[in-house]
Amino acid sequence: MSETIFTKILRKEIPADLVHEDEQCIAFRDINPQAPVHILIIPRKAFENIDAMQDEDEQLVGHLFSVARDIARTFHLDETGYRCVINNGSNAGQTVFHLHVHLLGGRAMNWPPG
Ligand code: DGP
Repeated sequence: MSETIFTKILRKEIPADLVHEDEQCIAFRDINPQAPVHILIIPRKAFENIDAMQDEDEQLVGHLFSVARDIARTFHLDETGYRCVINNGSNAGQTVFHLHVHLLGGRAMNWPPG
């Protein structure tokens, strides 16, 4: 896959408002927030989306959700609820083709999504 803007954020070539960093992933605030708290959790390993995920990535993808849970607690989102979203492909609205989990919270949300 070709490099994305997230590769540059991982390499710290462009700035991001980091909220978490470990050996497997980083998390930072979305540049265009759709909720009072809108954080992206991305793996250091670059692959496009869930469709490109390999069986060997199961632990890694699970880790992204563990980190989302921990960040949600840090921001007290667990008290009111929050949404974790992975957009997979163009029909889902994916614009950056480096897997990422959106963590959204701080307001009530509708279902189904648009
Ligand atoms: P998606 O549509 O699911 O591919 O989400 C991509 C998100 O990435 C979108 O909500 C905006 C965010 N984004 C794009 N470029 C940047 C950037 O340079 N910095 C940050 N912090 N977020 C970005």
